[in-house]
Amino acid sequence: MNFKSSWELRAKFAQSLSTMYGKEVPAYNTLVEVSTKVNEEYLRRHGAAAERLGSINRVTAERHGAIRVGSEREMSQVARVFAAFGMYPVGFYDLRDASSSAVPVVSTAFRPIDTDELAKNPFRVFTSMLAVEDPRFFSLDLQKELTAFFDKRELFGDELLELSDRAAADGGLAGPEADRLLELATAAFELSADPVDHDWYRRLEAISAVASDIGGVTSTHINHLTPRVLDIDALYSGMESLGIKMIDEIQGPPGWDGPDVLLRQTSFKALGEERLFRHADGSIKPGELRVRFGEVEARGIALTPAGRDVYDRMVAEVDNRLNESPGQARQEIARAVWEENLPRTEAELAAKGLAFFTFAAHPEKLSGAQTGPVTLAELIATGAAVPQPIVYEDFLPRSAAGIFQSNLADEGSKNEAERAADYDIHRMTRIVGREVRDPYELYQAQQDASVAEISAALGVEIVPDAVVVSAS
Ligand code: OOG
Ligand code: NI
Repeated sequence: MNFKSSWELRAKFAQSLSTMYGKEVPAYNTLVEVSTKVNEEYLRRHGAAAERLGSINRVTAERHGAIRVGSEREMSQVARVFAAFGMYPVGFYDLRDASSSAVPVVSTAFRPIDTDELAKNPFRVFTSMLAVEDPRFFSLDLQKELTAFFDKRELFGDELLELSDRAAADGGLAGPEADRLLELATAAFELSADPVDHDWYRRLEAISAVASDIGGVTSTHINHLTPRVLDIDALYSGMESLGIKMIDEIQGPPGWDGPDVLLRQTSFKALGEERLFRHADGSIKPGELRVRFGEVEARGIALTPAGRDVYDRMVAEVDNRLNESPGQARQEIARAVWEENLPRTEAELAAKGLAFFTFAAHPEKLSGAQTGPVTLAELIATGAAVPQPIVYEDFLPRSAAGIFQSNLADEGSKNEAERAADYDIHRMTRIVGREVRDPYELYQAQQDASVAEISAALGVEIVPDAVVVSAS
């Protein structure tokens, strides 16, 4: 009966959201067009090397979206919807203190977990939940009002949730039901035309535009959909030359001539869109909201905890230098810091245990000495193990906080005298109703499996090396 497996559903879901979003936000289509051109050009210039971090088919179809929900109940429901598409929670991001402006949310990302599922279609959705309990943002009275508001609204209907549960349990759905699931799931993330309660919206907006975007309206919506590019610097200038103003800088690592690591992102600001507002006197009048924007990203190699430590220290060093010479461009300072601290080659990143790789075995390159226990670094040095990068599939909290600024006009307010409410990955697991996976564990498991395979193929015992050192 034309059964659609979860990865097929996921690919169609990404496509259907893309069609919907393109109709609503035409600048998104421009972003996709420029991205496609940039990728074709990159492929033409670099040949097979362009596909080192994912096949061109994967990269061309690759998107991530972002949504925001209000309550624990809504978070657990959206998790059921994503499970229908083989997307599971990975990583915990606390954005409440990741920037100076008020971003009162905690987040996770729903994405495929298995390598072959990622290769088939890696669609992921960065999903944020309003941190209603945090008194730095919301007074006790407002917490009560928000809770009552979220208890009343229904983001996902019973039919969608039931179909989702079936799809998750059976690993897919038959044709007509698959179509219905896609239709309902896409509609759940469409911008609603319902009039917005003016006073309630503006009250929340005074605290944070993120709070009003989540709690000031009766539904949720995709707030951006992000294509992946192979050359984000070319994309940035391509968009600006079309007259689309991007945010001031590319978030994340700078462009440099060493290996691309983690994630580089940039966005254009939310565009003003006309919406209807219901006023206190009962009248309904048009007004404007800026809630949806465009973002694009380039993905690099996943870093190990040791590599991430180097990354975080480099980011702090860039901040320091920028404070000392405020006029300079962040990206330029960052490039210099990168050149001083990060290895220039993938082989060195692998040998130093700074990034995650799988390995290809080349038995002919085993040296005579490599018969007893041998370290990975030694095998890499002789060429008996050739590293193949594992792409970073997750997000960066600081960049995410930077991206949130795309629809913030001002700082909002945060009462630092209050104590932050506790949210962490364990609590998120309880909220979502499914284990929120640690990204490092997923990458490590993939690398370990590969090391076991080449150990068998090479006929040598591979022992952990003592050379896991920081790069500085
Ligand atoms: C999510 C922002 C985070 C990213 O790419 O880092 C994000 C949001 O604005 O809701 O999507
Ligand atoms: Ni994003």
